[in-house]
Amino acid sequence: MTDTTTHHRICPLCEACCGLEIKVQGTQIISIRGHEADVLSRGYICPKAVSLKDLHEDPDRLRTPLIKRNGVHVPATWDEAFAEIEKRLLPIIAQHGKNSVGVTVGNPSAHKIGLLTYFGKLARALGTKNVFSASTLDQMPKQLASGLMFGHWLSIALPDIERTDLLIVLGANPLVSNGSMWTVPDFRGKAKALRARGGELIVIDPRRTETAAVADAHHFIRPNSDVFLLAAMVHTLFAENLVKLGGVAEWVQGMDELRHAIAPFTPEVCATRCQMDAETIRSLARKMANTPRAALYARIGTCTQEYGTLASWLVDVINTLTGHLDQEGGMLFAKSAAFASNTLGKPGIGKGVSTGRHHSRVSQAPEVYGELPISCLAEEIETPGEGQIRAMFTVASNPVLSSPDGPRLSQALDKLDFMVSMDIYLNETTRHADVILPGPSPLEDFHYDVAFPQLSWRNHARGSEPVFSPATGQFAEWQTILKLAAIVKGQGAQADADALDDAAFEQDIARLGLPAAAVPAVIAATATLRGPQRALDVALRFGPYGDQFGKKPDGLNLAKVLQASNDGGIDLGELKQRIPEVLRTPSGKVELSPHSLLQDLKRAEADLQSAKPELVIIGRRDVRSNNSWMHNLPVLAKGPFRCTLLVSSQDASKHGVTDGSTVTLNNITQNENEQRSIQAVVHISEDMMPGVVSLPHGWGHDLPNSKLSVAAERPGANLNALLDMKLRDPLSGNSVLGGVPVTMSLA
Ligand SMILES: Nc1nc2c(c(=O)[nH]1)N[C@H]1C(S)=C(S)[C@@H](COP(=O)(O)OP(=O)(O)OC[C@H]3O[C@@H](n4cnc5c(=O)[nH]c(N)nc54)[C@H](O)[C@@H]3O)O[C@H]1N2
Ligand SMILES: Nc1nc2c(c(=O)[nH]1)N[C@H]1C(S)=C(S)[C@@H](COP(=O)(O)OP(=O)(O)OC[C@H]3O[C@@H](n4cnc5c(=O)[nH]c(N)nc54)[C@H](O)[C@@H]3O)O[C@H]1N2
Ligand code: SF4
Ligand SMILES: [Mo]
Repeated sequence: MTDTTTHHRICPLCEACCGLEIKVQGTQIISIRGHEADVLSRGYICPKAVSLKDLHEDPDRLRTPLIKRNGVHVPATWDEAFAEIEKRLLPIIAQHGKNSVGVTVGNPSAHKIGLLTYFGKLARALGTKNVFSASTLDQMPKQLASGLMFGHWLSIALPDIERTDLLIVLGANPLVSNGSMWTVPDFRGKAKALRARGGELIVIDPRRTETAAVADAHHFIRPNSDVFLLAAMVHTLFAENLVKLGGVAEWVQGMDELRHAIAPFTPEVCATRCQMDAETIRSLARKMANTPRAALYARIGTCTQEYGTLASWLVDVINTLTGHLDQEGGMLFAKSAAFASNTLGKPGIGKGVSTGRHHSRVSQAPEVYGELPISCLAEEIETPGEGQIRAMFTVASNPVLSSPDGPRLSQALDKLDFMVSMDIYLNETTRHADVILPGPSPLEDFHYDVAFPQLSWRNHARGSEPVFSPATGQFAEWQTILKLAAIVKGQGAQADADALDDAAFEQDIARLGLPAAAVPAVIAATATLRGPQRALDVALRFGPYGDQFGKKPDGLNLAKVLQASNDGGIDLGELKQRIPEVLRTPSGKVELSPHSLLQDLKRAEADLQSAKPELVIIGRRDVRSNNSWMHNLPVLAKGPFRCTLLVSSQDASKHGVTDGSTVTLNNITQNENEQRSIQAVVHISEDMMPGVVSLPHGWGHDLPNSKLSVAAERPGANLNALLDMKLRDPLSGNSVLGGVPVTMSLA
């Protein structure tokens, strides 16, 4: 009998980054539990962690590359796959130029160090402006607003949940999502502790969510109108003389412009617009101002809407005006051990962020953080002319389900001359690919979170060694990316990944700006490491807690972090005040009134009186699901069907529908070419705000030529097949995914 071994891993499935304890016998996974000693998650896990076993064993998960031959995907060797890419891609680039290749990168890449740290090498090799990602279906407004206020895209202020006495949650459901742009495992436990110490949790959401169920109070809000609630709260703070900046006063600028710009947004006018009560709005503002330790947190419900950037900005404006920015028990910035731009360069000042360095060809949408809105992808493929996209790379990305008007995108992908997908499934998007290159199982991969320690409720450093060795011949994703980049650069499909990595590492080191004399020592000290581990060791060692390659012997390096990870990782303590050091704005100040935001506020002002549509649709998440790609895992797929349309009883009787009936939902448009509809099964729910229905996204697994046998049994409806590509927040390019008017009738 083989011995049982115990492995400690960070769960790569969502932003909570829970520490896992995985017991293994030979090649069998015996158990997956929470790692009690984990410094960040302290034993907490959700049901998805256990599905890592199903994911690892899923017969549908790809183990070899596939090449499409005569319309059918057939297994191929890695050499054949790279050769095919070289043969078909290079002529396209030669004939049509670098912008003829588009690339889209999806959510799982944020959880994979190989993809996150190497993806840029592919994008740079391609040199294309046509870079897209799931960020413009998600958090781009938050990143832009934070960037404009604090100077960097990942300088995100986080609620200090263990010390706060008031937490207002707007458009987020952390009890189910486990937190977003906020790594906060066991939100339920932390919320319970907050209330047990006399604190208050308030939720504002068009659905009485699972988070609302554990809160002290819940208020409905008309979808797509948070900007009006927030502006009215700011208005109240000024009108009632409640503004007090506290400790950050000398680092804040733009107060007068803000007061002036916000003047039209009186609670009375805004109350009608967001369907809240003016007195409720005022009392929320007063509570924020009068509670010494308070935090206002908002997430995807406030981003995936027409005023996403404005809403994200006003959240931190309120936190600042009420004296909670950079205060214990308020909103603080994490200090990550590696890779954080707000720990690099000169403390307290920087270049800030800007947008629009180039624009999309068809809609003229501005570039934001190096990318274009993913909702522009279809038109960039469809529209002839110079710069038309003729070839695509998709990297851990399923836009056919995750992006608005998936059916149109699907048709567009069919028009490409060539498409490559790096993905672990043959699914709704990758079925269009000519070549699919699979990544390893997450349990076969080294892991360290690059992004989430910058967003964590507590500072820490943890890493994970692979649980299993990858199958012979399986490329790590960073190796695949280096091979692809080499093909694009004309170095040939045969180029050796390790040699490419050595060359790439030397270039990366050069960019660090080290004294020339120090470079050989750094290269020598990391010589035994490969791929992202090598860059990680350098980042940790030069990072804020690092050993500085020996200058600070007690400091961190990769070996220390990995060793400590079996005992739960390294706790770097609670979040601490970081203003002004964290700032990277050109002024060295917190910018309360960035020009582009004040300009955009006029758009909201013009919309103050707009009438309420009769029925709008919003999304929903379920704890046993994760975006579009985990519906093939039996342990999660079993149980009640989750892709139901929640409808209030008031709307049900108005529209003549009952629990269990199938309804047709239509988008509202006069244009025949743009008519879209889906069908869904109704579940009557008193948790819905009347006038609002809710359907989760990521479903619709009934498309031909995918290989998702479990998911296909109960495919569900694709919410995004109903939504409109043209609806975007103009500043961030983020898609509008909620609050979209629809009609509903019995099917
Ligand atoms: N209507 C509506 N639409 C939404 C949302 C919403 O709330 N409402 N939410 C949006 C949000 S927040 C997001 S982040 C996006 C997500 O959008 P995407 O990132 O496009 O979608 P995912 O469902 O995360 O699918 C990721 C893809 O990665 C593949 N994959 C999984 N693991 C790996 C791996 O280890 N390696 C590789 N190479 N591939 C892997 C999966 O098979 C899948 O094809 O969806 C967005 N879409
Ligand atoms: N179980 C599970 N966990 C996940 C995911 C998943 O699919 N399943 N996805 C992961 C990803 S990629 C992300 S980005 C995060 C997202 O994490 P969260 O932001 O917490 O996501 P949601 O659960 O979609 O919560 C959004 C809330 O906004 C509400 N809402 C919708 N429209 C509006 C509006 O206009 N205004 C207001 N105020 N509220 C509105 C919705 O009712 C919903 O309750 O979750 C991550 N975690
Ligand atoms: S909450 Fe669940 S899916 Fe997210 S990291 Fe923790 S165990 Fe994994
Ligand atoms: Mo997301």
